[in-house]
Amino acid sequence: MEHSAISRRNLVKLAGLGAVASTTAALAGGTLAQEQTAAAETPVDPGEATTHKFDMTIEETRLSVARGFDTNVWAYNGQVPGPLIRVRQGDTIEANVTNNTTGTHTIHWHGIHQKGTWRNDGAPGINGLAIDSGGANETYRFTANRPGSLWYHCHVEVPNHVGVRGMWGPLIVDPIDPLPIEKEVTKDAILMFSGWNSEVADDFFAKEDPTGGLNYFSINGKSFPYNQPIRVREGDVLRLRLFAASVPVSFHLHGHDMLVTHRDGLPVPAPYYADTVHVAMGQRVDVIVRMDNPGRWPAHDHDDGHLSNNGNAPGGLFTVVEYEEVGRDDPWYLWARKKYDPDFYFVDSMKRGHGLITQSGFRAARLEK
Ligand SMILES: [Cu+2]
Repeated sequence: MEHSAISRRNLVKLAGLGAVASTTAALAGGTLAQEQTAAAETPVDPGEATTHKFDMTIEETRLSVARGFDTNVWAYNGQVPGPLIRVRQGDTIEANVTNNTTGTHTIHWHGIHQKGTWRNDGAPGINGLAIDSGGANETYRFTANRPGSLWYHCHVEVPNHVGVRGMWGPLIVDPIDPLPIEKEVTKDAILMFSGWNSEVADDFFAKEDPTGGLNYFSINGKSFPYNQPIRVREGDVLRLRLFAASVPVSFHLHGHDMLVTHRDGLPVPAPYYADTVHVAMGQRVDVIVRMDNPGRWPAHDHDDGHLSNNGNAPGGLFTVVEYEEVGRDDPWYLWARKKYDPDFYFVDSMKRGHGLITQSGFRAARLEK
């Protein structure tokens, strides 16, 4: 596809202007871009690919989203977001999924094309069956030929299961030949945005579509201020992978412009700088930001309807980018004494290589029966 080849070359040129430090890097990028086009469109050498076999479960649990708000969730491996699945382009995934809940579920691998494996797509009644409640299991096997920020989610009664039951997690497929700007990234963060409905919190089956009454909003399952800051140092190259899992967002970062590099995991034809980025439902947008402005900076959805916890503001889809250089000792800083979890945005998990990477910090409480 010539269009794609041109697009990728333009991307490298533009990244070179704004974001790549040296001419050498930009020139080298020209060659890389052509190679990458070939890599994305031809089968990957099977000799290099590996198969990742892992077990997944779906558990009936209770998630604390905000102070005073817990909700029933169906949690992949007992956690919300679900565990990070990270592989290299061309690798094969074999996921054995056991459903320990009272509902039926699937896993849809959003962004995977399932070439020759369409029965593994996870759409019940269309290309397969749902996994029965009470301990049934199903093995999904497919090759991750399509690179980028993908995700996985249930495909049964989506407005309930994905909308307000936490049935989603990140699936990162590393491109064989990343763009030059991607190689400069020092911190790789994942932000999954979702909404919740307290009216249906205690009953999994209260409503088929509870998305009309969303009154809590969270990043990686926690509302501000119960979520976490994003800590950086001057000189960091921060990549934010923005996932609109169950609410659309207009993501705004103060004090910086963000280079929009990928949409739905694919390089955009012409990367551009923006201070506010719209992420439509289901979409993923990757931005890369040079951290060159020490301070404390809000990073938040600009949709005011998502900035409260059941009407109490501030709350919802809001966090703070904290530069280490400026410290946290202002007595008025509301996160001055915050207990810090360095993996809340998967930054540590993204340094752990490939496979299924679980996180105890996201584990939801086992539900009393
Ligand atoms: Cu489900």
